[in-house]
Amino acid sequence: ETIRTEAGDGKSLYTGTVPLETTKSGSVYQLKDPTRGNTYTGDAGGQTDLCILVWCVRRAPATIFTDADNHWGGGTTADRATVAVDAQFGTNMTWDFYKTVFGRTGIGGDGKGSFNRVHYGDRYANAFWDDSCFCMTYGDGDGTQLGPLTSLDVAAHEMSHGVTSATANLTYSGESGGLNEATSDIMAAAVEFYANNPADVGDYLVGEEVVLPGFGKPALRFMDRPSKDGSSPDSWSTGTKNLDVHYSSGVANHFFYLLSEGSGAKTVNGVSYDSPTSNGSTVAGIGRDAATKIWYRALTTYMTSSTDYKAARTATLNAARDLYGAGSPQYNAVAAAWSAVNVA
Ligand code: ASN
Ligand code: ZN
Repeated sequence: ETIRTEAGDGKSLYTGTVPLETTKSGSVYQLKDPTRGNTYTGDAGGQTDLCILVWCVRRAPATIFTDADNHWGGGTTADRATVAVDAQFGTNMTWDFYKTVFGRTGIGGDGKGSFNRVHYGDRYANAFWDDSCFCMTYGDGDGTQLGPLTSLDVAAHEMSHGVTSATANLTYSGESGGLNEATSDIMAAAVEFYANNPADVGDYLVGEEVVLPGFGKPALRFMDRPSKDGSSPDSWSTGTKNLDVHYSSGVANHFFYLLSEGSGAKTVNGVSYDSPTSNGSTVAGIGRDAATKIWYRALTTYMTSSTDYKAARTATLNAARDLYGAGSPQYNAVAAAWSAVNVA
């Protein structure tokens, strides 16, 4: 039997109808993309892995989704394939972003595809990347605070953990852990802007699609003013290293917002922001494309497993010097944005 790449489409939960490249095997289509390293999406069937502390037995399956007519999902959770469309689309956009913007092919940079498991566990309200399987896992959410975790920014966030593992390998605790988390939030925002999907426009919010009214806030995290989540700091202090990594990330998320868009009030893609500085300065943004390139070069060239906030300042200054020159507006803006979040 011949295996061919086929152009299909899917009705997603969060991003409308999206194109999908799939595989035809015999008379059936598989949700597997030969143009992006054979990335595929499977059903975990509500099962979970068996984990004791950090050791896990991968017990939940990834039963590949199949379809008769290559039109996938139905736009609501009534169809089990709907969130599979979101997950596959998230992998596609993240793959395309890293390839187009940085020339990086795949999470590991070696052309190898990953795979997704959706419908993991019972009301599981999280998603995670796992280096050991080179795979993504998504829960359906608890239905009160969070819906299915398959939004594009969550997908890009989680897969970017794989990029960090393959590059700087920032240790997932203390300040390096905050930088690891921030890298995922920064790349998640960048992927969302890159995808430019009318149903889910680019923004500096994390998880705005997945939060439900019961969550009480319009997003999981807010890069313009991280303290809007009730837990993250807007600027660095000696206590930053003691925070959960999803909060200590706020310092770098805020740095990235200021570097991209500048301080003060601004509306981007219809979303309003108001970003403060800790030192009373006014920061002029250099645009998110330049900011993203600087962060990626810092991550892949200068950061190491033990990089802390002070070293991240140096790493991004080195990256800006390489890309734009010492004393360039971009270089000076990096210094100003770090100073504005109290990283001197
Ligand atoms: N969703 C969490 C995160 O990516 C799960 C994890 O892997 N820590 O931050
Ligand atoms: Zn994360």
